[in-house]
Amino acid sequence: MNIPKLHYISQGNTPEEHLENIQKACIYGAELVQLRLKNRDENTLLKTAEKAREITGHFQTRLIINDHYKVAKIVNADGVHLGKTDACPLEAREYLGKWFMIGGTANTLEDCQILLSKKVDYIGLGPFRFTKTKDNLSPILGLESYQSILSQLQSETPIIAIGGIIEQDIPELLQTGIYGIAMSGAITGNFNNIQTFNKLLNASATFEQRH
Ligand code: TZP
Ligand code: MG
Repeated sequence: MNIPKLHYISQGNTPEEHLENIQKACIYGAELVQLRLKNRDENTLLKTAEKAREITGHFQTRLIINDHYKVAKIVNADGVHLGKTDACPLEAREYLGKWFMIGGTANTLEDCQILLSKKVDYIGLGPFRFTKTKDNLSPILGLESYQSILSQLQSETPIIAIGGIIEQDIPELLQTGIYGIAMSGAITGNFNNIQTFNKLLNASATFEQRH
């Protein structure tokens, strides 16, 4: 499965703002967008996900739905991202079939190994540093933990770094062997950054050299 290297995680005070931001991300060349709409009722999530699919479809941008694999199927998204307290990736795979992208969240080497045993398509490993974007953050990893986890994980599955990442972090993070990066704050409000981040990430051969 061909996984984009830059993942834009949507942000906004309202569902409409999420959609506006998703559209801007698409305009600036995002290859993958994750709709991360928290604490909304099912109907609002479904309607927003439908609109996000319409927008991303227009740009051929991949759409991942956070937390809710059934919504991902209903709106014909490209996949789902499952956190540690969400459904098991095996259950999601059973429901979605092999063409959907399933990602999972990890904070430790053990988390990564569990996700690999459940055959996820990518792992979001973080947080790299403190971020206000997410409540109830897991322990901060920093560069050293990425180095340690990546050196012990002999896996072909793409590892995506996440959490408080800014442009200056990208070269060092790539050196640890990560495949790509998920960003929210560094993109929202500065959508033209996507072009820079895409260039930095797609120019990197670090991951390919390792495998
Ligand atoms: N999971 C771990 S950190 C995070 C998520 C969803 C937030 C990423 O957003 P930002 O603004 O790039 O820190
Ligand atoms: Mg979740």
